[in-house]
Amino acid sequence: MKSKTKKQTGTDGGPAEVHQTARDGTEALTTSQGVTIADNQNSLKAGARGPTLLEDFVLRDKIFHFDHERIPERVVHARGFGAHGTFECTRDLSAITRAAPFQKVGKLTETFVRFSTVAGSKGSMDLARDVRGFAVKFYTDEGNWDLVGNNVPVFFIQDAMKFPDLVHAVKPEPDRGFPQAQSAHDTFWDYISLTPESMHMVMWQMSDRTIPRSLRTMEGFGVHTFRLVNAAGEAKFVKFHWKPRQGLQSVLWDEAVKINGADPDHHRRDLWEALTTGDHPQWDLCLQIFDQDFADTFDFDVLDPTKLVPEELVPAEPVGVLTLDRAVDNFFEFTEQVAFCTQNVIPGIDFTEDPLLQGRNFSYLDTQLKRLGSTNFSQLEVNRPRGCPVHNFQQDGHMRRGNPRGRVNYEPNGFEEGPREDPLAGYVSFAAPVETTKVRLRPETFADHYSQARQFYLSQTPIEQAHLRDALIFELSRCELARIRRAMVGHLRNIDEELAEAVAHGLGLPELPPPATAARPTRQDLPVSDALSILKNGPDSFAGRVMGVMISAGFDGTLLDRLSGAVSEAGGKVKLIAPAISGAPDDRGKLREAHFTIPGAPSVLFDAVAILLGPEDAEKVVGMPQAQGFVRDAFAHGKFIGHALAQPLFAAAGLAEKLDDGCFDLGLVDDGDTMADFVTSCAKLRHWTRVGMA
Ligand code: HDE
Repeated sequence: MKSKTKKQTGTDGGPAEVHQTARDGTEALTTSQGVTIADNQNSLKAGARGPTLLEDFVLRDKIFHFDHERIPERVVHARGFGAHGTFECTRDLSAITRAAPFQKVGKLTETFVRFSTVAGSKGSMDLARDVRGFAVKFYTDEGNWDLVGNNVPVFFIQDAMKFPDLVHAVKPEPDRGFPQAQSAHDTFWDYISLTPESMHMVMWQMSDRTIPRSLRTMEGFGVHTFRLVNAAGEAKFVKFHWKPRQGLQSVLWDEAVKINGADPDHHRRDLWEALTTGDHPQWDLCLQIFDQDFADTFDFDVLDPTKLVPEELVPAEPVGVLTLDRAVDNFFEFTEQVAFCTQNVIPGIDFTEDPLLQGRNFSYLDTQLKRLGSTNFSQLEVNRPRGCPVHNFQQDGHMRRGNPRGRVNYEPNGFEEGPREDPLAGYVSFAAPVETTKVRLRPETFADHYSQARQFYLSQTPIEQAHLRDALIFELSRCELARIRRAMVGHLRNIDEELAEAVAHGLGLPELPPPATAARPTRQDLPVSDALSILKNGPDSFAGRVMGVMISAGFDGTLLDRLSGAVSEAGGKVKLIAPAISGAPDDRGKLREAHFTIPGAPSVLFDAVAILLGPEDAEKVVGMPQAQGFVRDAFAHGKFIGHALAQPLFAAAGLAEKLDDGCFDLGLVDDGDTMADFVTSCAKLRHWTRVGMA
């Protein structure tokens, strides 16, 4: 076995020498010093049964790297999933901002996006009830701009000073180390019950926003008010919104709980499959732009991150579209090592004095140093600016590459060497006037904690209100301390009396506790805002959705082909579920390969279902508890159901008499009408009347 040497690109981008074994043409395995390894299975020992020798540098090199593989996980937002994308400008904003991505219609900017849950650790499950992070890095021509947002437009607290307490409260309780990735426990609700400013966010958190169907079906928000600054130095306020072209969609809580067991990586897998099959998700970037005059007349302080600006007052205008088009090819190098920093802004984008944003601007840089271990994290592939060069005199430090060359490493210098500042092209902070007295005070204008919480609740459809109420009852039922449950109902009384009564009833409180003390009375006159509801902004097609089709031996193959054709025409996908993973033969004996087995694919994994049974092993399928559970759950979750020869299964599941107009007998007719009706109905995603809450 001879080895030869071949040139190829090294991991640092430069040429590297690698050895190839002559035997099969594959690359030779080497140590990290490039020495070819002869035996990767046995350590060097003094005799076959003797002790391992200290000189075994091959073993040492391998174990050394393995021992140090983990870096500290993020304190919050530990569990995430990233993707590459492109942002295209659809509106020229050059009159309003200098920011490079918005200077010309059609301008493309590379991006990297990381979605995340907040409370759970890296290995937690995707469908936790939790806020989702929606962080976007724009590699612009004038530097990297990070828009580090969430899928909810407001936050729990008004001042960065409170963040560590909030996070401690929601994380696993320190004495027992649980619960993981859940807010349904005493310490979280204890903290919240003592923090009236959280009530607006709590309404969002208890709504279906925090159990999205997919990362592709949720909105993103910059949360804080930022500034846009133009070339003349004039500023306007701005709020950033990402609106999914896939439409908004969430799962039911019962589905979330079951998905977590059946597929804890449901969101990751969903996005991965969309990216790798060319079904690229898109979001419109919409801006609410307003000026100081609006801010002065608005009912709330635009610097208060617990408040939003209703879109009915200031429309969110589309200015560009983000397309996620490429999965990462190494999770660690991209999703784990990406370092978002709120202070990464570019000329044309500036901060406001929002005290939460100001605190974040300190925290993120600090956190990246801890996580990535070096100030040089900005040189990593995922973090380095791609749209423009980087020239400065920064040098050395852990893992530094590409120190500036030459004699001069300072500025100004008389050698006429190296980069210089540029007062015209460079970043100039907006000259915002600043108050002069040092105080530890919350402004009076931040004091109304309940009015927008009420507005949010009243803007939901009755179905969504019911979900929100049930979520509160569930979460508070998991609190062992009755005083916390009572205190929370006291806050709800300041939001909506009927909601408070329903939750009190659900918790079995003998009487309504008094309303919480409020710094400001709740305004009753804020109008309903349709933009706040998911169901009012749902999709009008089945595109990007998945239909789970259960088949068994001898099923109608022509029917399956017609169904698959109709679903794919609607932009959806079909996944086959059979008693065995090898699949099931259709009525012409053709084997249809399955994606899942019946025990491995509960119906919660799909947006709609069909059950096409055949005569051959129908009895076996009908007797399977998982098959019965499949249809029972699909029915209970309001899914549209297509079926053929499935009556015995419905009967076994106790549904024989219950099938309604959300269930379509696809085997009955040949003219295609029922099939068309079924697939058209699926666009509505759920047959809400069945769930009894329409
Ligand atoms: Fe974060 N946040 N945060 N946050 N945040 C982090 O940075 C912090 C806040 C958000 O995918 C950390 O790299 C403070 C609001 C996202 O890598 C940390 C405060 C919003 C991500 C941190 C906030 C966010 C983070 C943890 C209050 C929505 C994940 C690891 C002053 C607008 C980014 C890290 C990613 C991550 C601090 C509040 C969004 C510790 C101190 C409000 C999406 O630096």
